[in-house]
Amino acid sequence: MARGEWTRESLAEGVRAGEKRALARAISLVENGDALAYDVVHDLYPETGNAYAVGVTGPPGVGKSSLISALVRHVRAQETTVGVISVDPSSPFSHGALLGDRIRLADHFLDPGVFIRSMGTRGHLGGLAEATLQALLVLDAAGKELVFLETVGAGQGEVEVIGIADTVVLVLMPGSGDSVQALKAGIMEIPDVIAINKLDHPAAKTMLNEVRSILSLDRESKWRPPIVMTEALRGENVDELWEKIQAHRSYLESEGRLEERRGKNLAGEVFAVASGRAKAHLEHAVEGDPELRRLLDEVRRRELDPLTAVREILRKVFKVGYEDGTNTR
Ligand SMILES: Nc1nc2c(ncn2[C@@H]2O[C@H](COP(=O)(O)OP(=O)(O)O)[C@@H](O)[C@H]2O)c(=O)[nH]1
Ligand SMILES: [Mg+2]
Repeated sequence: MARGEWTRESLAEGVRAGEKRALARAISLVENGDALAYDVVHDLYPETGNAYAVGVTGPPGVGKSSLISALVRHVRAQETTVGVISVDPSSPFSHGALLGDRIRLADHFLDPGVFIRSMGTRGHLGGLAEATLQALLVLDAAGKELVFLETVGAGQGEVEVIGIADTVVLVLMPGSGDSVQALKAGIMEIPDVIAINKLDHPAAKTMLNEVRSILSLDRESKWRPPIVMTEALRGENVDELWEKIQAHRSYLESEGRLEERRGKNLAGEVFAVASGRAKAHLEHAVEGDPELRRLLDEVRRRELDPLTAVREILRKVFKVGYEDGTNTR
């Protein structure tokens, strides 16, 4: 079917059937913030909730894509159907990439049980969170049992994208000192599973001990994040990493924790996307309104204090008022 020939119905039908062309199209539309994607996800949403989402995050170059590829190989041996969404501009999954000895990503592209897609986030009012969430829902509706979400996160902020994952895997390698510091300082949330990749590196053991000692400080949580040393290219300990992910899943599935976490995650996503859109709207409004821009100038000249400017802007853009005195901040 040619580019423009998809309708809301045919695209939803194609996604349901797990057709690769329909999935590719739907995710491109998601990426572009297209209204058709919005409609299709709207229609498919009641059928979602079956895919298990594994977020894979970590600094650039640690081996996230390579590990995902190795994990895909591992779960495909058990015939689990898989989707991969990679929001990693530094090392996009592509047909030509990652042709290592053991990991032939190209094979995954030919496998009908696997759908892999690198994604950018042009034209997204709600930013990365929105695009990732919508793409996950598309793959979920397509019947993928397992979806990997790869995002770059060196310690702060960026990890928000992973907020929709059921299990979060943090990938580190010797030299990921910033992330270790971020963990230590509590800036980065403790993940569910940690992989220390490139285990051959002479400093791998040191990193393992460092991470271990940070995790030992947390005596509150019931779940103790396991640490696995891996070698993604040779596939070393990838089965063990998969076991730990499964163990976390079992932990969540007992005592209704998965449902609780998903509820929280979805609420968090709705707020994240709404905030992203509100911010974009605000920036746009201020840009296009000389009167609002003048407020900023007045703040700069110290003629108007910042909070009064905030109130004026919110009143004008969002019609949020403070007259009743309840919203004094
Ligand atoms: N020696 C070694 N190299 C690896 C390993 N895993 C990945 N790499 C290499 O590290 C580079 C970055 O890998 P990639 O998966 O793209 O990292 P990402 O940016 O975290 O997705 C590539 O050149 C990989 O071939 C590993 O376990 N050992
Ligand atoms: Mg990558």
